[in-house]
Amino acid sequence: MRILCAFIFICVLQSASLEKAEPITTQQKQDVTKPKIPPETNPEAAVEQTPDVNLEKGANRLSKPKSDPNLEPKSESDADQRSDVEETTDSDIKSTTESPNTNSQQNPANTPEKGQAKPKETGTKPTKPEPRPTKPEPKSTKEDFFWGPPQCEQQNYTRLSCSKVFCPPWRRCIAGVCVCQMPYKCPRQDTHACTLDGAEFYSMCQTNAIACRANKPTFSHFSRTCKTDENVQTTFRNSGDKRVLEIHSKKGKMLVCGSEWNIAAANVFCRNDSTEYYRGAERASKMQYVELEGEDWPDQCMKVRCTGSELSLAECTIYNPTPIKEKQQVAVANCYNETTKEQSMKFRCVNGKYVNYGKLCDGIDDCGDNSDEMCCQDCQKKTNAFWCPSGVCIPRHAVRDGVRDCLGGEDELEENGPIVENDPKEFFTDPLAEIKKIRSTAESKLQCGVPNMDYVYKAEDDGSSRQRRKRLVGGEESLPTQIQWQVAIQDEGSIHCGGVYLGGCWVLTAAHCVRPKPKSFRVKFSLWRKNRKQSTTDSIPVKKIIIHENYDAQTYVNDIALVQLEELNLSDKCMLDNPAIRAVCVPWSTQQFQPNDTCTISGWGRDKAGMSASILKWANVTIIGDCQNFYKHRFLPGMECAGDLEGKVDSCQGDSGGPLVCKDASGLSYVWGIVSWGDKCGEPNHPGVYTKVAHYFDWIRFNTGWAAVTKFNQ
Ligand SMILES: *[C@@H]1O[C@H](CO)[C@@H](O)[C@H](O)[C@H]1NC(C)=O
Ligand SMILES: *[C@@H]1O[C@H](CO)[C@@H](O)[C@H](O)[C@H]1NC(C)=O
Ligand SMILES: *[C@@H]1O[C@H](CO)[C@@H](O)[C@H](O)[C@H]1NC(C)=O
Ligand SMILES: *[C@@H]1O[C@H](CO)[C@@H](O)[C@H](O)[C@H]1NC(C)=O
Ligand SMILES: *[C@@H]1O[C@H](CO)[C@@H](O)[C@H](O)[C@H]1NC(C)=O
Ligand SMILES: *[C@@H]1O[C@H](CO)[C@@H](O)[C@H](O)[C@H]1NC(C)=O
Ligand SMILES: [Ca+2]
Ligand SMILES: [Ca+2]
Repeated sequence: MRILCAFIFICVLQSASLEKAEPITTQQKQDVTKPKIPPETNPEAAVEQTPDVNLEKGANRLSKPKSDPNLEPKSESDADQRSDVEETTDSDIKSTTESPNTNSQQNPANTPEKGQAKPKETGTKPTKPEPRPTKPEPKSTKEDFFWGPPQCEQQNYTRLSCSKVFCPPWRRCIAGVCVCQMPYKCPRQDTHACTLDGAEFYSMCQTNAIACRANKPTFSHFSRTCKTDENVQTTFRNSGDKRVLEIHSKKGKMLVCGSEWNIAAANVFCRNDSTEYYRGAERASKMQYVELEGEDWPDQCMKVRCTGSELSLAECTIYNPTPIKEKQQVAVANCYNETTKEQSMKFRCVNGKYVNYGKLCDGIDDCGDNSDEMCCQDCQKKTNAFWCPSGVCIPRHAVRDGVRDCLGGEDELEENGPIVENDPKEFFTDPLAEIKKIRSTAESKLQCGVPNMDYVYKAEDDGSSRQRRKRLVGGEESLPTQIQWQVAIQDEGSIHCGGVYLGGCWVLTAAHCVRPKPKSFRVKFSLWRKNRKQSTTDSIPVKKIIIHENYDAQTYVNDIALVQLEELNLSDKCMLDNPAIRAVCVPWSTQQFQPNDTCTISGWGRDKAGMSASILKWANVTIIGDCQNFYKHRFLPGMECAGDLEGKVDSCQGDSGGPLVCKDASGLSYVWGIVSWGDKCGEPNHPGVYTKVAHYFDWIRFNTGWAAVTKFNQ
């Protein structure tokens, strides 16, 4: 089936092959002035843009647009605009309704009581229901602690999975994994970080980048005088059969306070204690100070707080010593010896350690690789952990600590209370202070995802626009400078595709919108009326067009292209400063937005008469998670579906190449999708399909070569 959709409601359906994805373009047959997309790069699109040709070929059925009373026209202006033509059988829908039945037959028994759960077979079973088992034996399962879904667990996510969490500054995110950063890439700080062998560096980021590569503890302490006899060393001393922790530093010998001593910290100690304990601690044990056997125990202790990723306790947050009271608890090492452990009914961490189900989703890294916190549908309430929408539980002390931990910044929202400001004097070692500085420097360097609000609501370029603004089914006219990252791709003088500005000299659009012929194209910024420039409009020639190597015009897989703008003379910039143009952010993780999130699409539609002189429109759509159900094998990796659950707003109303933009909790806008294809405009069960930009983050970064393409996770 093939389709043409204008922004608002002009959808021309052609029945060719069900296997073929169809691009959404604004081309339509009335529009004789439009050039065709030349067949050498996109034969599919070229054919679609001239439906008459298809008619002649006889391969497709084509009906004239007509009004459809079922499509809820809301006002006079809506009526007659929508034209949906259906000619093909709806095999997809049929098979969806069939599959549940098949499943239920294939999978009859889910409960341990086999006989009970079996479906009744005629003649072989008594009609009377069997009695229920008397003891229900409630055993806790993973699911009791909000664990899941299974597809998540299968991904073996750990704290190094940067599709779900941020990498620390001494690592960088490549293809979904935090890999070691080059030490020289760490920004210079005014802290002096000493290593265990007495060397001095400009930041802990550097020492940790070195440690990351060597996988050996390296950092010792912050000081201007890196003398090895002041090194921070952790060891233990026996009290009976208990191993009591000691920290040796220039402050002398200290015990480790029992408060804040948790499994994450104990893991760090055990891993460093012996290679046999590479899976860390069995539990975070403590004992009372008065119960220590023997003489001459230190009378002060240092509080230690670890994330769990550290290679030694020296890298953790260490508080200055405090005197110990008799009843106070001190930390005891209890390392994990897997050979002694009963493993059934336990959760298997990605690193092979086993932990109790009760340790899942409590915000604390029990595993040692944080894999017990990576697939959570919620967090255990009594633990006070905080839930990030990427499915990660983080400890309460990471909330409002000034560092973004959830991908969307949910943990740093004002509604979570005031920012916790720590007194630097409290700390012996404070890695967080440095991380905070490095992160905020990096994040402030790149400006994206925030419109220039001074311009958003200014209608001065067209004074009458407010009056003429009207709501339409599934779309609303924008204000002149409202959608500041929207661009128009002009091909041989006319516009039939949108695009989105990434910053610098880069624009993102759909592969089926362009050909590798930069001279034919121009990019129009701050365009509002499709065919009339406003005072802020800028039109910029194109230097280079990069189409995804594996773009397939048959399936529309990898329907993504980068447009590089021509630099201005004697400059490395491509445009003069323009207050009405802002870049959108590029999402680096496929988990940044989730099904059911509301996002917006934008593009140039057509007016009632189908004429192209129209105003940029936008509409809300919802991300749809289970799109295989609608499009089966035509829905391929790198695609995303979005639409209105009721089918009122259809994503096929956006121009090809135009952006699907989602805003995160902190208010930053990301280009989550590029309008690619779809069929059956304006109906439920046939959502629009978008190129999922996050899937192509590494491709974008590689091709733009622009380190700062994303605000976070550089
Ligand atoms: C996850 O780990 C298990 C066990 O080591 C392995 O069998 C599986 O292939 C891994 N899955 C992925 C996606 O790497
Ligand atoms: C533990 O850390 C110390 C430095 O704190 C280091 O000298 C030692 O080699 C580490 N042990 C292991 C097993 O990595
Ligand atoms: C682990 O337990 C086994 C059996 O109890 C014991 O032989 C082994 O020495 C223990 N390993 C460590 C490192 O304590
Ligand atoms: C840049 O300079 C060249 C040659 O000097 C000139 O032809 C061209 O028009 C200039 N382009 C712009 C954008 O000023
Ligand atoms: C999305 O919303 C619908 C209805 O509001 C709800 O039934 C569904 O469970 C939600 N899906 C997800 C993944 O949250
Ligand atoms: C779009 O969605 C946002 C957020 O859900 C909502 O505030 C806004 O009113 C919606 N706008 C339209 C035109 O539907
Ligand atoms: Ca845990
Ligand atoms: Ca935080």
